Amino acid sequence: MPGVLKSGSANTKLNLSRKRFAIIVAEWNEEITEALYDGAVESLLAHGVKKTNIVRKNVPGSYELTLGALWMAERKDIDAVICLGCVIQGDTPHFDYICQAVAYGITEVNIKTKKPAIFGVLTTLNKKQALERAGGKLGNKGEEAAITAIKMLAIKG
Ligand code: DLZ
Repeated sequence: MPGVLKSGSANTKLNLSRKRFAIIVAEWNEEITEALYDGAVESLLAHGVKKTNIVRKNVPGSYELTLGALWMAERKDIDAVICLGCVIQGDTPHFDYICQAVAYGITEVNIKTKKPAIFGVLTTLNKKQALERAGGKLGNKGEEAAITAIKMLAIKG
């Protein structure tokens, strides 16, 4: 299926054993975000990242990912930040505000800190779509977010 990364690899020669990653996990839609987290960690470990070099921080919801990411990216000992969340559309425009704010916020973190801050946020119309992208038939976007972080570090060198 086009656009679906299954058990993907960053295919990089970069030595990741000393790179440190922060993973920020939104607690809203926990069932989904925990699956994204598992996918991200599995992928980092498979690429040679040490378990002790992965820092996890929870934030209440996806809206809070921006500040969580900024705090982590500002730390000297963190090389890249992976933001994981899941926003599911409801009956009000809340969805649009959160999605726009977090997308813009995480972009700002990249620019301000010059460190990769990866947008691993599902923005779906329903829970079924989210499950499909959190280890279901469309892969695991947490895993893809981890690969993206590694690829960005490899580009930086
Ligand atoms: C309030 C809210 C709603 C309605 N939906 C979601 C959601 O689907 N996914 C998510 O991660 N967070 C949601 N939130 C919480 C907001 O992200 C945020 O935590 C609150 O608005 C407080 O700032």
